[in-house]
This record gives sequence, C-alpha cells and structure tokens, in this order.
Amino acid sequence: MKKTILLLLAALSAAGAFAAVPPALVPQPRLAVCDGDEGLQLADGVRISVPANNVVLFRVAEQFAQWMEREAGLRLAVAESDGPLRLTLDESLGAEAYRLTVGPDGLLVAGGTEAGVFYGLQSLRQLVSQYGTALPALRIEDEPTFAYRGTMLDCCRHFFTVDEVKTFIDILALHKINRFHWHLTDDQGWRIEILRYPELTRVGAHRAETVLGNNSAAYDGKPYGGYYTQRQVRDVVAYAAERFITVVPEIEMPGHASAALASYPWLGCAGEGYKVQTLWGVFPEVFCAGRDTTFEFMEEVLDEVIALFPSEYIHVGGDECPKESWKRCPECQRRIREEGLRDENELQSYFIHRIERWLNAHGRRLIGWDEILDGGVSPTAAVMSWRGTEGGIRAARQGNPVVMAPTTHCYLDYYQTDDVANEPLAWGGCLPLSKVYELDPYEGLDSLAQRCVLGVQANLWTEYIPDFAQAQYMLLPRLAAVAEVGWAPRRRNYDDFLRRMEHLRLLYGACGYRYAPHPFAH
Ligand code: TNX
Repeated sequence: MKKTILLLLAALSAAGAFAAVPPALVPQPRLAVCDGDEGLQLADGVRISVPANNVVLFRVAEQFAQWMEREAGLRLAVAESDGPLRLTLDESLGAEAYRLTVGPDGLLVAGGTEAGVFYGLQSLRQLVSQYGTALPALRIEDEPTFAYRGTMLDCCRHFFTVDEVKTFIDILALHKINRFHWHLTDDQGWRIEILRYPELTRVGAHRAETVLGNNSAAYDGKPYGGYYTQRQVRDVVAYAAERFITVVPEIEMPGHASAALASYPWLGCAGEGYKVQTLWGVFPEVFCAGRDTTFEFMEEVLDEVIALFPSEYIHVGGDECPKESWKRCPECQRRIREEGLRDENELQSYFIHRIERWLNAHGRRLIGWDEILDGGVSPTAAVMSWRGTEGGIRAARQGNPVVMAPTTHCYLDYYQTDDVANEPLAWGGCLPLSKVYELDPYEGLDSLAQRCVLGVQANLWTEYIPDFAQAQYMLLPRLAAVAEVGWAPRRRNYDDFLRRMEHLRLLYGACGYRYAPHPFAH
C-alpha cells in the first residue's frame, strides 16, 4: 500500500525558485504568498482525506480527484482517514471563504462551509496547472466580495442539450460563479416542460424555421426545437448544486411571450393569430394583463417551477414589453380603470407586483430586468440592471437589491474585437476583455447603497450563437473578467490579470474548453 503512496514531502531544492513565481489565480485571491519553504510533491495514490461522515466533502473530494486525473493525469485516492491532502471545515471562516496552505505537513484546504472548500479546490486546480505536481509552499486566504456571482445562458434562441448545460455549469464552477441564470422562455421557444400545460412544449418548444444572418429576409427552412423535461431540469439543478451553484430560472412575463401565446392563444389580448417567432427582436404579442386567466396560468406554471428550483430568487423577466396590445384591449383598459392605474406602464408594474405577491406567499423572492422599475417597483423586488447601470443605481438608492449586468460590460454576445469581418456573426457592439474588466459595480453609489449590490452577472444571449462550441468561444475568457469583478472588485490591475490568464487559458485547454485567443500573446 505504502509503495503506491508516493508522497514526497520533499525539501524541494527548487522551492526557492518556486517562491519567486507567485501563484497566478483567477479570480484574484485576497492573499496569496509563497513561503519559500518545503513544498509538496503530488503523485499517484496520494490520499485526499475528508472529515468522517461528511458526505458532501467526500463527494467534493471525488470530483477533485476526477479533475486531477483529467487535467494532470494524476490518480488521487479519497479516504476518511488521515491523508496528506486534507479537506476540512473551519467555522471561524465566512461561508464561502477558504484557506489553502501547502507546507511540510501537507496540503490543507479549510472552508467556512463545504462551498468554501470547493472554492479552495478550484484554486488548487489552477495551482496544479501552473506548477505541475511539485507544489511550492504557499498560503492563500480568500473570500468573495459579492454573494451573487452569476452567468445567464439563453436556451431559447438556441437550444443546448443537458450535457452542454452541464459543461456550461462546470465552466462556471471553475470561475467560482455561484448562480446559473437559466433563460427558459422567450418568443422563439418555450423550453421547460410544464405538466399542467403540455401545449407549451408540444407547440411552444418548436419554431418553423430560423432567420438567416443578421435578421435578413431569408430563412433556413428547417424546423428547430427542443425542451427540458422536468426530470432533466431536476438533474441539472442537482448537478449545479453539487458545484455550489444555484440555478435561477427565468420565466418571461409579460413580454417575450410569443411561444406561450402560440401554445395557448387565450393568454394574449387578441386571443388568436400567434406563432413561435422565427426571427429575433421584440414583438408586440404579450400576455394579456386584463384577464384573470393569465394570472391563474402564471401561478400554475410558477407552482411547478418553484417545485423544481430551490432558488430563493425566481426571475420573471419583465423586459421589453411593448404596450400596444394593452392599449387596444378592453380587458386591459378595464383593469387600468378598476385598479386606478395611470397608464400601461403602471399596468406592467401591477402585473409584476401581483406575481411578486404570489412568489412571496410561496416563500420566494422576485428578480427581474430593470424595466420592472417602470411604473413603480415594490421595495422588495431585486433588479437586474442591463440597460447600463442606471436602473441598478436608482434601485440601490431606494434600497432594492441589485445585480449589475449592464450591456456595456456584461453582454458576452457582443463582438470581442472590432475586427468584425474575421469574427463569427454576433449581436453587435464591441466588448473586449479589457472593457469587461473595467466594470465597477459600485460606481455611482454611496456606501449605504453599495450594500444593496448583491453582485454581478454575465449574460450570454444566443440569437447568433447556434452551437455550444461558439457559446464557449463567446464566454471564454470574458467570463473570467466578470468572475474577478464579482469576487475581487476592489483590487484589480488589468496587466496582472492578463498575466494570470496566461495560466488559466492552459487549464481551459486541458479541460477541452474552447476560448477566444485575442487577448493572449500567441
Ligand atoms: C436584450 S437583456 C434582451 C434580449 C436580447 C439581448 C441581445 C434583455 C433583458 N433583453 O432579449 O437577447 O438584448 O443582446
């Protein structure tokens, strides 16, 4: 047995040399120092030990062993007994905080909770990628600034399989992202099975064809569709939870509703003539805010949604809702009169408030895009600021929780260079890595309002992202910049970030992730 355990607590003569090379971690930890003493040689058979009876840490250790096998060709063993690579909990640390030490006594990852240990192991993956199996003596003390570090994937404009979604979640985990915002309903497709309303997926999950190019006049003539069964949704939610990621589902209302209306035309003001959209944009077909049947539908859908997703926050969209059909609809106008609303903006606000009351009564909180501010927002709704940070700033100043996700810094569907001719078609705009990195989620906020900033989020809309290879290309490496803004917003230096990214890109390669090469020295 001992023979196979080739642990060399070596007085690495090279330790001095290692000490000269500081750890290159992304996101940047609070403190990382090489001590210049004895380090640790990892080898096949080295044991990772976890506290007795902690099944969560046991599973985390097994995940880590799998990464090591894939990324470093190293076959570690997991045991409850003593091992040189120890995972442990330390209640004096914050919930997501960790301490990682390498020294002559071995390697210790201590976390405030299992999540902290998990983040420590993400750092360790990067250290092994940087130094190889001969780790120098070092000490890392780390903790994130923001509690919400999110990334959204739009699975409506283009559909991604469960395996692809899981790989997406793996990528988030590597970056210590802890929220996966899953965009599940939109004009071009309804992607989540709702048992009470089977037409949503029988009809709403499929479009007749898809527009070509940048909303040209030509279409591909190919039916396109897909959806996630509730069983698959549960599988994804569990997979994310094992990576300490909460899945925040988005069910869009009252706009971006074409696929739902095509499935159940009585949900719209006109009551007929709807289709799952085949081009991109904003459409006038929205949920009728006058009829109570719309709200009954929403509540029954949300009833199934909250049973699937343990997330405290449920995203209800709220963005880009044209009001023409409400202006023409007698039911909507009656609602405006009876509720004493001033106009259609207040009708949208009525819609969102009513849904928020339902969510709150069921133990959840509402989050929506910054349009939920129009016509008045409740004091408790969380606002995701996408049209710049202005909405977020306004909301934070009045005390609402805020997630910053402005197009200016967080829209990873935009081009990443201005050399558009040599890039795959993208939404437009140019958002290079350096610009993503500049986001300051606190800008414009005094210290009181800053406390309302829950965090930041990267958004990957997929109108022009037809497959998962391109999704990765758009996501990486820009996600790393968002991750660092969310983890370490106050200590940032772009040149140093790029230096550290040169190491992380190697790990992307080892994991088989595709990434855009532009920012790197080739
Ligand atoms: C705006 S961001 C949208 C999406 C589009 C995106 C394209 C938001 C709340 N709405 O529907 O896909 O722009 O960048």
